[in-house]
This record gives sequence, structure tokens and C-alpha cells, in this order.
Amino acid sequence: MTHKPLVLSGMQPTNTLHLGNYLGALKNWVRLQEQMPCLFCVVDMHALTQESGYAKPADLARATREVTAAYIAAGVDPARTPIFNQSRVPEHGELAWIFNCVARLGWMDRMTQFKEKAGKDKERASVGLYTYPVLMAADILVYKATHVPVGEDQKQHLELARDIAAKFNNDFAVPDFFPQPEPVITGTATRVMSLRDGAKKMSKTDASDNSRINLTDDADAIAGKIKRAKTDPLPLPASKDELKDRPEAENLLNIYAALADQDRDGVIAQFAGQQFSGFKTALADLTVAKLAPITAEMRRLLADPAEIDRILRSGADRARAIAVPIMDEVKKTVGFVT
Ligand code: AQP
Repeated sequence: MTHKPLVLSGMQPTNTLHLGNYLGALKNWVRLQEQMPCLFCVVDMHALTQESGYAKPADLARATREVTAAYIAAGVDPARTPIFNQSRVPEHGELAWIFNCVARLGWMDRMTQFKEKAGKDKERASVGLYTYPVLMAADILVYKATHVPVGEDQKQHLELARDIAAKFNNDFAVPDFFPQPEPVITGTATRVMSLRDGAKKMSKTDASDNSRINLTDDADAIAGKIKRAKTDPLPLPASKDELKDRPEAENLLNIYAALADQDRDGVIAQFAGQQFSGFKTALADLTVAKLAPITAEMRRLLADPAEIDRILRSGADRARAIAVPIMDEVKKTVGFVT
């Protein structure tokens, strides 16, 4: 049986979205919605697994609306593509429980992101953080989504979703009930690193606000952060070989290339041998020019939270229209009396 193409993706409302979320994901989502039906959710249940989202109800609600506004301001069209928050579609949680019973502890113990996020003191990490990849599998499969745009760091979780789908289909003798979701690799996605440390990815939850450019930052904030961005004492490289062991220079050049929709070699040639100060001014101007329309649209949308809530409700209704019949089948399949 072939499954109808459907894309599912989401971001955690653990804070305001940043340039990495935009260049690594959102920009591609906007293109994807031209190619396939998509569902984009704000994964508020996932956000509860982290300290930044847990026991901060007002922050979680604010970030949920802000992430919604960012999706729309970046170009996701809510009339065409349902945008909703995960907790509004209870079928995600229902399927996650069943998948908790399908997934094996041995599989979960191999998840590297849990080890990274839990840090040294894993006894104190939430059980939710441990089972996060199971909920992610449910997010995808509750719609029988076939395609998932994933960054490098989520590839292992998508593999787990494929394993869970296969084991469910096999254990309950329903071949092909769930699809094997495929990663969508977009050649243009850029991994954006922290402005303070070229070895760490730009992150919503990094303690330093100077490490990231938020989609809500104004021109002065952006220029200041880029000016303060860590670099090395050498001038800009003349070739990509000279970028070796210069992660900060590489990051800034990658950001420039992604924002300008240029290839990196062209950008290297353009700034070869120059000092960082001039390049940083050019990068700040380009960043402001590209982000200002998004930031302005986010502000406009956020001034009317009732409209954002209406969009989320309508998105959830449309998402549930897909998820409810699939969950009904799942419940019958496992033997629940419905
Ligand atoms: N630095 C990045 N460069 C490129 N892409 C990135 N993404 C995140 N950071 C970068 C992509 O954005 C989406 C957001 O996924 P998420 O909300 O589940 O969170 P995450 O991947 O864990 O990203 P963050 O921003 O660092 O959040 P926190 O700090 O909350 O963990 C994904 O598609 C991701 O690949």
C-alpha cells in the first residue's frame, strides 16, 4: 500500500525562535508547502520536557503564540497549511502511550540527544525527556505522515519512529498500517552555530542571549550581536581549505551565504583577505534586511493574540480530522473497546 505524501514538522516553544531555526528549518518549510501537503505544529508538550518550558506557564503560552507568529511571518500560509499546538490534538498523547509500549528500553537507551540534554545528572532528568522520541514518533505517525524535515540532530529520532512503525505493523499484524516516514533532506538547510562558540549550535535555550539572533531582535540588537560575535585574529580566508579549524569564521560565512542565497565559495571569494570588522557590518546589514520584514510581521500578528488563537484552533480542528480516524483504527487494532 502506498501512503499519501504528507509532511509533518514542529518546533518547541522553549523560547523565541532564532536565525538557526529560520535558516535550518522554517525557510525550507515555506518551500515544502509548495510541493506537498504539510502540517506544522508548535510542540508545546515537548517543551515541558525541558527546564525552559517546565513550571513556566506564562512563558510557555507566550512562546507558543510567538512561534506561531514566526511560522506565519516567515511565509507558512495557515489557510493552506494547518498550524496548531500539539497539546490541542489529544491523539498525539494517546498514540504516544501505545508507542511507549511498542518501543523497547534498549532502543531508548541508545538515544544520544537524551544523553546530551540530560547532562551528567541523568537521575534528575524528567521521564518526559527520556521518552521525548516516542512522542515525536506519535506526532508523525498519528497523521501517517510520510516526510519529516529533520536536522542532523533529529535523524536518530526519525530512525526510532521508523522502527516503532515497523514493530507496531508487525506485532499487530497490520502490514503497512503505518508508513515508514522519510527524512526530507533539503540541500539548502544551514546549521547555524552559536555566535559565542563556533562548536555549539545556535540554541533557543543557551544561557547567553548574545549567542543567538532572535527573530524578534531589532536592527541595533542584531548589529550589536554580530559585532560582538567571536572570531579569530586572522583576516577572512581566501579559500575553503583555509577555513579548517576556524569554526567561527566558517559560521559567519555560512550565515551570509544562506541569507544571500549565494553559494559559500562565492562569499569566500567576495570577502577574501578582508578584516572581520567590514565583513561583520555587511553581514549585519544583510541580516537586518532579511529579518526586518519577518520581525515586523511577527509584531503585527502578536498585537492580536485572539487571532493567533483562532488560527491555532482552526489548525487543530483540521489536524484532528486526520488524526481521529487513524487513532480509532489504532485503538481497535490493539484491542481497546471503543
Ligand atoms: N542552530 C541551528 N541551525 C540550524 N537548524 C536549527 N534548528 C534548531 N537549531 C538550529 C532546527 O530548528 C528546528 C527546531 O527544533 P526544536 O524546536 O525541536 O528545537 P531544537 O532542534 O532543539 O533547537 P533549539 O532552537 O536549539 O531549541 P532548544 O534550545 O529548545 O533545544 C529543528 O528542525 C532544528 O533542526
